[in-house]
Order: sequence, then C-alpha cells, then structure tokens
Amino acid sequence: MDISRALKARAEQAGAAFAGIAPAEPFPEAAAYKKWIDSGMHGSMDYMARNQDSREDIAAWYPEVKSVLVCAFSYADNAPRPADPGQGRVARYAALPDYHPELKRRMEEILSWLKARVPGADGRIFVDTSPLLERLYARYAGLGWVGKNTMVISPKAGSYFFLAGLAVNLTMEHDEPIADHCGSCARCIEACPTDALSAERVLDASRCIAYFTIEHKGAIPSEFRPKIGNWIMGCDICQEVCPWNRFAGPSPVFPPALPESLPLNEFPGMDKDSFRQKYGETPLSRPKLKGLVRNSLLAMGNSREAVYRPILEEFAANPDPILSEQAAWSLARISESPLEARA
Ligand code: B12
Ligand code: SF4
Ligand code: SF4
Repeated sequence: MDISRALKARAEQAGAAFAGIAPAEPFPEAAAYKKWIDSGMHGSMDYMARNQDSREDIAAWYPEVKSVLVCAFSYADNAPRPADPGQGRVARYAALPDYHPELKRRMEEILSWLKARVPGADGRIFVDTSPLLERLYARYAGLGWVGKNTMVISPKAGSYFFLAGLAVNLTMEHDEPIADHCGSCARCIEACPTDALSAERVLDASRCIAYFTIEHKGAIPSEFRPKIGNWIMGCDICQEVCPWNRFAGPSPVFPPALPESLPLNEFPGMDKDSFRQKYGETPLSRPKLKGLVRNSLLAMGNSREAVYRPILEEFAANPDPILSEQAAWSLARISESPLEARA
C-alpha cells in the first residue's frame, strides 16, 4: 500500500471517521481571512488577529511541510433535542469531554506510526488551537465542502465532526476537493437568529451565539440578547437545519459526558471549586463559571418565567457589573411579559 493510503488507514484505526490529504500550498480562499479580520468579524477574539501569516500559508508555522493529513472525528448522535425553555441548551460538541487532549493524543499516535514506518518522516500536529485555517485544509483534503453555514460538510456524514491535522515533511499523493452541494438551499442563513451568516459563506462571529456564549468575556450586547433564547453554551441551529445532517449517523468518538441541556439554576448556584470538579474536563471550562452564570441569567430572562425572579434579584446586587446588569435586564424582560410559573 502506498504511504498516503496507509496513513489514512492508520488515521481511521485511531478513530477518525474519515481522513484525507491536502497539498501544503497557500490556497486562494485564505485571502478571505484578512478581510474577515479587517472588518472586525472576530469581535473580541483578539488572538484571531495574530499570526495571520500562518493562516495564509501553513509553511510559516511548519517550514518543512509538504503535505497535510486532515482527520474528521465524528460527534454525531441522533438523540432528540428538548425545546424546554426552562433548560439551558448546550451544543452537541460541548456535551462531550474536551476533545483537545484526546484528539492530540490520537494524532501523536499517528505521527509516531509514520516516523517508525518512513525513515526521516516528521510532522507537527494541530487540533483547533493552532493559527491555521483547518477548514481550508479539510476542503483541499477532500473531506467535504465549505457550506453556507461555513462548516465543512461531508456528503456521507454531514458536519458534526471535529477536525484534527498532521502537517508532514513528505510529499504524498493528495486528495481533490469535492463539489459544493449547497445548491440553492439557504436554510442555515434563514434560520440563524442573529443574522450572522451571509451567502458568501462568511460568518460574522461578532453576531454569533457560539461566540457570545463561549468566547466573549464582556456583557452581551442588548440587541442580541432576546435572540439567544436558551442557548447557554454554543449553538447548533445552522447545523440542525442543514439537510446534510440527516445523514449524520451516531458514531461519536467519545460517549457523552453531560446532558445536552442543563437546568438554568445549575451555574448561578455553584462555587468555583465544585465547577472545576464537575466541569473542569469538559468544554464548559472555556467560558468559565462566570461566562456560564452570565449566559444562564440571560436565558432566565428569555424564559420569562417568574420563578427565576428571586435568583435574578440576588444577582442584580452582585458586585460584578456584568452579572448585575445582565440580571437587571432579565428581571425587566420577565416583568414585560411574564409567563405563568411552572409546576
Ligand atoms: C474562531 C472559531 C470559531 C468562531 C468563528 C467561527 C467561524 N465560522 O469563523 C466561533 C466562536 C463563532 C466558532 C463557532 C463554532 N465552531 Co469553531 N472554530 C474557530 C477556529 C478556532 C478558527 C476558525 C476561523 O479561522 N475562522 C475565520 C474564518 C474566516 O475562517 P473559516 O471559517 O475557517 O473559513 C476559511 C475556510 O472556510 C476557507 N474556505 C474554504 N473553502 C472556501 C470557499 C469559500 C467560497 C470561502 C469564502 C471560503 C472557503 O476560507 C476561509 C478563510 O479565508 C476553528 C479551528 C481552526 N483553527 O480553524 C474552529 C472550528 C471551525 N470550529 C468548529 C466547531 C465545531 C464550531 C461550532 C459548531 C461549535 C458550536 N456548536 O457552538 C460553531 C459553529 C459555528 C459556525 N457555523 O461556524 C470546528 C468545525 C468543524 C467542521 N466540521 O467544520 C473547528 C474546525 C474546530 C475543530 N478543530 O474541529 N468557532
Ligand atoms: S452557530 Fe447559531 S448564531 Fe452562529 S451562525 Fe450558526 S445559527 Fe447563527
Ligand atoms: S443548510 Fe443548506 S445552505 Fe446551509 S450549509 Fe446546509 S445545505 Fe448549505
């Protein structure tokens, strides 16, 4: 078996649902990245504006690179998602253990295998946090096309998968990009509650619920608050409506660690130590306890349920200005149009 096929087969053995190989070139679509930054679409994610050279060309990050192995690790499941507004919704990926350490370990395994098999072979792994355009390499590795929701979508597996990569110093036979299958569909653009998506396949992160609930540390701008509904961690709307996710079979790389919805009073009633113990190894550690408290207070306002008044009144007097202001906003929202208390 030639080395590129053997490498992809080894990736599947390490748990990848599928894998492909891209040539290590600077691709023309990378130019869209600078525009995205220049127009401020990264919001308060200042780290995104750094290392633009490696996002344009992977060789600025790993000079010896000749080929890029990109792996898709599935987190698809077919469980129905509850619509109960009294529960905080958690995106599918975040109901699993943190994928970063586990996928890095698996990619290291693949790299060790390659080094043992090919004298002089070497490489560098990337899983989400490196300053690279992972979706661009996924596309050129033939894993899928970049949909109007900006996700890499596979015709056989939809978009509920993580990407993990290995840049290698070997020239290998590479895969070809596959055709765009969005056609005239625009369901994701129409369904996005905050109008974050455009037909040009650009996501304005500074309008995205995933950005507000996970990455943004400050107050959530008032105009977006009613649109966030009961999402307290991430957002899956533009994937849930995508017809290609009908084909997403249940083949998750890890078993779920959390339910996909949590009571809205879970985080406001928690101290830092219990948070670390219960959620420290999950993606919920990214927004930290404070971010999740802010998000839960917001969702309490959107639920319009009077049952949350006492807890919101308590937080309205909190010394943290972000939490107290959010609680006051939510109290006002409940007063505007309260719902009957739940049993
Ligand atoms: C910053 C970031 C975010 C930001 C911004 C997202 C965004 N769309 O830009 C926020 C916090 C909003 C976010 C949200 C989510 N994220 Co995120 N995120 C990233 C991160 C770290 C960088 C992405 C980035 O550079 N964005 C800037 C834009 C401009 O770049 P881009 O979307 O990658 O677009 C490039 C390519 O698509 C390429 N391209 C290729 N072909 C084509 C064709 C055309 C026509 C065009 C215009 C461009 C293009 O060109 C673009 C760059 O110029 C990546 C990991 C990584 N290092 O790449 C994960 C990553 C993209 N996220 C991921 C996930 C799972 C999510 C969420 C689903 C989590 C959730 N449920 O809440 C949501 C999905 C929201 C969405 N619809 O994209 C996965 C996506 C896997 C997949 N199947 O595509 C990644 C790859 C992480 C991983 N390793 O698995 N994320
Ligand atoms: S993740 Fe949610 S808010 Fe962000 S683009 Fe998709 S639907 Fe819109
Ligand atoms: S919902 Fe439609 S337009 Fe959006 S990514 Fe899926 S197929 Fe493409």
